[in-house]
Amino acid sequence: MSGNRTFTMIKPDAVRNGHIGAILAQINEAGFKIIAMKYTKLSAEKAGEFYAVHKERPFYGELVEFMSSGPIVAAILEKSNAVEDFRTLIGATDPSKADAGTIRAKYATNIGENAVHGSDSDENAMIEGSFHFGGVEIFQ
Ligand code: 3AN
Repeated sequence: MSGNRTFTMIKPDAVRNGHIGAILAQINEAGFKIIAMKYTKLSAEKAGEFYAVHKERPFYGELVEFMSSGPIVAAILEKSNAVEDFRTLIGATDPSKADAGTIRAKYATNIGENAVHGSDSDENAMIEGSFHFGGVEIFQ
């Protein structure tokens, strides 16, 4: 059974380019409820920890540097079938391959600076949500 929560970050490129409001509006309009949210900045150490699964990938250093380059918005979202529906809403990792109208097609810069993160499984949604939020910061 698929779960009803996912985790997202509005990445430093989208924040820098002034897209926080438009992205949050699109998320709400797609039926996701924000149950936790913060405006924060990852240290290089924290970004490295968050993306540890990509440690062996050639873009890891670049990814960590980018994700710690400026503030982000982190949030936990609730909706039925949250993980899959949110990945549909954001579009492909490479914005040039993302469907028209998706968040990445509209707001991403390139494959590395791609505007938003979306968890890829229920398990990772839980791990990533807990990485950023304690229980008292989550409101249902
Ligand atoms: P997604 O975020 O769509 O799940 P992943 O998990 O493959 O994609 O990659 C995690 C993050 O790593 C991406 N959001 C992107 O910022 C970065 N990334 C992925 N592939 C590349 C690449 N070929 N070059 C640079 N950065 C990449």
